[in-house]
Parts: sequence; C-alpha cells; structure tokens
Amino acid sequence: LPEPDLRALQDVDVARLLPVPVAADSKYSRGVLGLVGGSDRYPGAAVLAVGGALRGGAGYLRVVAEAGAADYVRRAHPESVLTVIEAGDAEAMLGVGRVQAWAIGPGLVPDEATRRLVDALLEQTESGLLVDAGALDALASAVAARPAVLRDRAGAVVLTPHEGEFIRLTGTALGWDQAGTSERLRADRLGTVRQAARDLGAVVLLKGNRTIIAAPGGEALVNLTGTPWLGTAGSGDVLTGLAGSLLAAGLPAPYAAAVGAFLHGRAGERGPVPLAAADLPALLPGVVEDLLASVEG
Ligand code: NPW
Ligand code: AMP
Ligand code: MG
Repeated sequence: LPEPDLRALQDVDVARLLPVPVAADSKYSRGVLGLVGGSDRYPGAAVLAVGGALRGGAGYLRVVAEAGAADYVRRAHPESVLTVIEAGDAEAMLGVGRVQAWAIGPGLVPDEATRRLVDALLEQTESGLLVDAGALDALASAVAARPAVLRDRAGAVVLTPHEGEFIRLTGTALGWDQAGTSERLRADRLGTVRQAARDLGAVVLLKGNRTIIAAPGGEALVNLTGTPWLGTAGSGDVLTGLAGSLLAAGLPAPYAAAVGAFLHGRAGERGPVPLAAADLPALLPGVVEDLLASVEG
C-alpha cells in the first residue's frame, strides 16, 4: 500500500475483536440494537438490514418501521421485535427500551419524517449511532445547521455512505464542491475520507472496492476483503445491520465499522455468483466460525 500509515485488519485482528458470548451473558448484555428503516417504497432494504443485524452477533434486535415495511420484516425474520410507527414519530421510536446502539437509514427516503427521526437520535440519545442511505441527507442538514452536532454528541456516530452519498453528504454538511470532491476522491481517496471524518466529527466508512474507514482523530483503516460481486442492490443495507449489531455489542465505533466491512466482504467472497444481497446473512456464520477456529487455543 502506498500510504505508510494505512492499516488493514487481518483475520487474527477480527477474530480477537469479534464479540463472543460468555456464560454470564444474556440477550441484553450481548447488545440491543435499535434498527430504523424501511418504507413503502423500499421495504426490502429493512429486511436485508435485519438479516445482517441478526447475523452480526447482537443479542436483541428491535426494529422500528412503518406498517408496510414492518409486515415484510415480520414475515422474513420472526426473531426481530417490531415497533410499528407512523412516519416521523420520533417519540414512539425513542420509547423503544434498552437500546445500546442505533442504526438508521436502509430503505428510508430523505424527507421531513426521516429528518425528525435523525434529529431525535442525534439530540435525544447518547448511544452509538450508525447513519446510512436515506438518513444521510437528514444527517447532513443537521450538521449544516449546527456544525458541532456530531462532535458534541456523547455517543460516537458512524456514517456509511457509498460514493454518491459521500459527495452529497460532504456537499450539504461541509459545503464541499461536489465536482471537486469527485476529483479529490480520485486523486486521494484516503486523505479525502480522513478530512471528512475530521470535519464532520464522525467515523466515516466510504464504501467501494476498497472500503476506507476513518475516525475523527485521523486514524484510518482500509478493508481488504470483498469482491465486485458485492456491487448489487441491497448489499450496503446488509452491512448497516451487521455493523450496527457490532456497535450494539460494544465494539468501539471505528472497529464496529471495520469489522463489519471485513465480515461483509468475506461473506461476499464466499458467496454464489452472481451474488444477491439476500445471500449475505446466511454466509456470515461460516465466516465467523472459521475466524474463531483460526485463533482457538
Ligand atoms: P449517478 O447515477 O452516478 O449520477 P441514492 P441508492 C450516485 C434503498 N435500497 N453507488 C448515483 O448517481 C437504500 O437503502 C433499497 C451507488 C445515484 O444517482 C436507500 O434507502 C433496496 N450510487 C434507497 O434505496 C435495494 C452512486 O448516487 C445515486 C455511487 C436509495 O439508495 C437497493 C444513488 O444514490 C437500495 O439499497 C455508487 N458507488 N456513486 C430494496 N431492495 O429495498 C455515485 N452514485 O439515490 O441514494 O440510491 O443507493 O439506491
Ligand atoms: P450500497 O451501495 O450501499 O448498496 O453498498 C454497496 C456495498 O457493496 C458496499 O459494502 C461496497 O463496499 C460493496 N461494493 C460495491 N461495489 C464493489 C466493488 N466493485 N468491489 C467490492 N465491493 C463493492
Ligand atoms: Mg446503500
């Protein structure tokens, strides 16, 4: 790698970071994730995120969704505990108990209702928060309105944009020129993501062929697992659930993001081709078993 200070997690690192339950654990102590997503337009994204979350190792998954998307989730994943809300009902969302980390965005559309939910999670919760997809525009508006909002928040914030979302996010939140950002990414992808993480005050995971994870303090990791077959609709939604689950299980935010990207990529490498996003959750147990076996004893 050209950058001397850029590290990548190896199998052994991930194996040691993986949350493994011990005798005294319960579903609550293993981590409660509050996952907010899905809409009438994109109910499938919620199903995919829930699939990733259930195989991410958190003990308890609480899904907050509107009625239409909730129906899909209930049918596909009976393990998840659902709270059905009206669009934008932040109070009902915040009423969900015992949540140790939140993930919001897959399948949401960037509208006023989504903005209310994002604002409530930013301002009224203190746990780790992952923001993706349809919630990124709302997050960007919140930063534009109050630039220190993420830095001032008690809990860490992880943002997981793809390139299009990264360009929009930095444009709205930080006033970066969109065409310029596209060029900067081509010239210096790592430096650009690092700058964004610093300026936003959040962990930024920029997805792509070599996903980069940068923390606000300047630390960065590159992910070396994965395959271009992962470039398929819904793939990122699975990652959101997975990384959110790791955040709820107590991994520090940059590691929740990086371990999530590692496992997601490894699952993709092992998948059938052409890969469909819905294949990914079922591939995760084999990936995790092999990693744990590699450090046994
Ligand atoms: P262009 O065309 O290059 O100019 P959006 P999204 C640009 C849900 N999903 N990868 C590109 O611009 C998600 O969770 C639901 C992708 C394009 O205009 C969200 O809630 C599924 N785009 C919602 O759909 C499965 C890139 O960005 C724009 C890019 C919208 O999410 C699919 C796309 O961004 C999906 O996950 C890149 N590397 N680089 C379901 N089954 O329910 C540039 N762009 O409009 O935010 O669209 O990612 O599809
Ligand atoms: P999203 O665009 O939100 O669905 O996320 C796409 C997921 O697929 C991310 O985890 C990307 O890192 C991954 N991905 C997309 N394209 C590629 C590629 N060419 N090579 C490797 N991974 C990819
Ligand atoms: Mg996405």
